[in-house]
Amino acid sequence: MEIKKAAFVISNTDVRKCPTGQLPEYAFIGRSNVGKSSLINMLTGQKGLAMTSQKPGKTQLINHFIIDDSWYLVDLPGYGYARLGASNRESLRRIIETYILMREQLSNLFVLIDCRHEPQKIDVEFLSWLGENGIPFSIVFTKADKLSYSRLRENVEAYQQKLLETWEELPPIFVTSSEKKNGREELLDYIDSINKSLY
Ligand SMILES: Nc1nc2c(ncn2[C@@H]2O[C@H](COP(=O)(O)OP(=O)(O)O)[C@@H](O)[C@H]2O)c(=O)[nH]1
Ligand SMILES: [Mg+2]
Repeated sequence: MEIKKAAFVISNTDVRKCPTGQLPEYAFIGRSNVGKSSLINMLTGQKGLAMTSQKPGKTQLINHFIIDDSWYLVDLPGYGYARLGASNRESLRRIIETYILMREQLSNLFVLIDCRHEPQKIDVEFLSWLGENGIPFSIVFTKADKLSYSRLRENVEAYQQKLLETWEELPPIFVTSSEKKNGREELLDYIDSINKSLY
């Protein structure tokens, strides 16, 4: 699948204000700086797209982008910002959780993980929370261009082993580089297959 058209729609903190209608959506989440905006720009082929929602004055929370008039990409904030105060972090957590639990149009959540790091507690716990709540998700390793092929394979393998300590089955796993456009076709084809299964 190729994306022909992509446009920013709305940015908000309130699930009830997200676009109405039945179009399926695919949300991206992960720690700050993991590469969410870059991945959305890479997938759509529009460099400044995910930045649009980050203009001062606009909230940076739940950002909807309409794709080819038929589905949405959604940029979510990161979880576990260390630098936010406890009450800000708590309200951010509530917004993310409410979106994930309440948004019926959410067809799949992509959880982004920097391929350079060892499994982090916060990510592993977040994945468990998704499992407990029956949320369909996939894992997307980002910044693959920052590692040699052998280190990359080692890290992805180690991550899978870690997950298999608690999961019986692994979710779909993608390895991407927004810099080199790796994983683009795989991700878009995956989204396309879900879209088609929904008709
Ligand atoms: N080398 C490399 N850098 C990346 C990649 N993806 C993101 N980055 C860089 O990582 C930083 C954070 O990316 P951004 O998309 O803003 O992360 P976000 O906070 O999750 O939205 C930026 O400096 C990006 O240029 C990638 O695939 N390869
Ligand atoms: Mg971003």
